[in-house]
Amino acid sequence: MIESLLWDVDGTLAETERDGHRLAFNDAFASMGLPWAWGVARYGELLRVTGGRERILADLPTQAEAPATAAEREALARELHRRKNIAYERRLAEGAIALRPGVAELLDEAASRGLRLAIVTTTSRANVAALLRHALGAAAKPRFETAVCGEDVAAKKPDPEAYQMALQRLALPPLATLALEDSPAGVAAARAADVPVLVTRSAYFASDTVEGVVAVGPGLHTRAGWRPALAGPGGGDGRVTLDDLLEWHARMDLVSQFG
Ligand code: XBP
Ligand code: MG
Repeated sequence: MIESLLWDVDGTLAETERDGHRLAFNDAFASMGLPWAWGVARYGELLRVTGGRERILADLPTQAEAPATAAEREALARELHRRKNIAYERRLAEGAIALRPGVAELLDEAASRGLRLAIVTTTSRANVAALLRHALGAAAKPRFETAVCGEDVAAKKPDPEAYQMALQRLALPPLATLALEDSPAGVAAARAADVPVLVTRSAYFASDTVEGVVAVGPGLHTRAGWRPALAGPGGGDGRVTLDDLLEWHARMDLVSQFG
């Protein structure tokens, strides 16, 4: 039986990478007079690197204007990341980033039925707080009991540390939880911590292969297109409901592989 839902943030709660982070990185480059701009395709490649500062560092060798020494590059990445996070919050405050459809409803339903809610992300804590403040709005009623963030761990996803820390804080065994993720790195992190995981596909990971998940589908707003398939209206405005999650979780041994 599931006692707690463990929510990834970027791509799962909201399309933050598409609507926020990429554009905010470009804002940061421009604010420092750098002629760099990450397009959608390049950003998709760079998302294999988790962590915004780490992502900048990974791209610097491709940029002619990058400083020569490791120390200078580290300092530049830090400053660009600081500016990126300010630009990200500005975009949130302007209302540019909404929760993905079906998320608020499932959070409300889970909270009203007594499930414990946690965040497990390797994004910066300030970015998580800003998203909850600006995008959750009225749906903020179901408070998250704990939030494991990037600063809390030594190793970011796909390392399991963030999930292991969440289990420790909640004092729950992995099988009493279900993770909601969108990315291969997130799935790998959950699986390495033995946490059952479902995938709600996001813009940047729309067609990646996923394996060993309890379910995979196009979003929590629809019952169409999920594997295992969802039958019937489900009693929740055509969306994925908590009962669907409980059913998948109960059946997970039967559906452990997806190509
Ligand atoms: C997403 C990430 C983050 C964000 C940017 O992790 O890898 O680095 O892209 O946020 P998750 P920061 O899906 O686990 O939330 O700049 O704060 O790193
Ligand atoms: Mg994610």
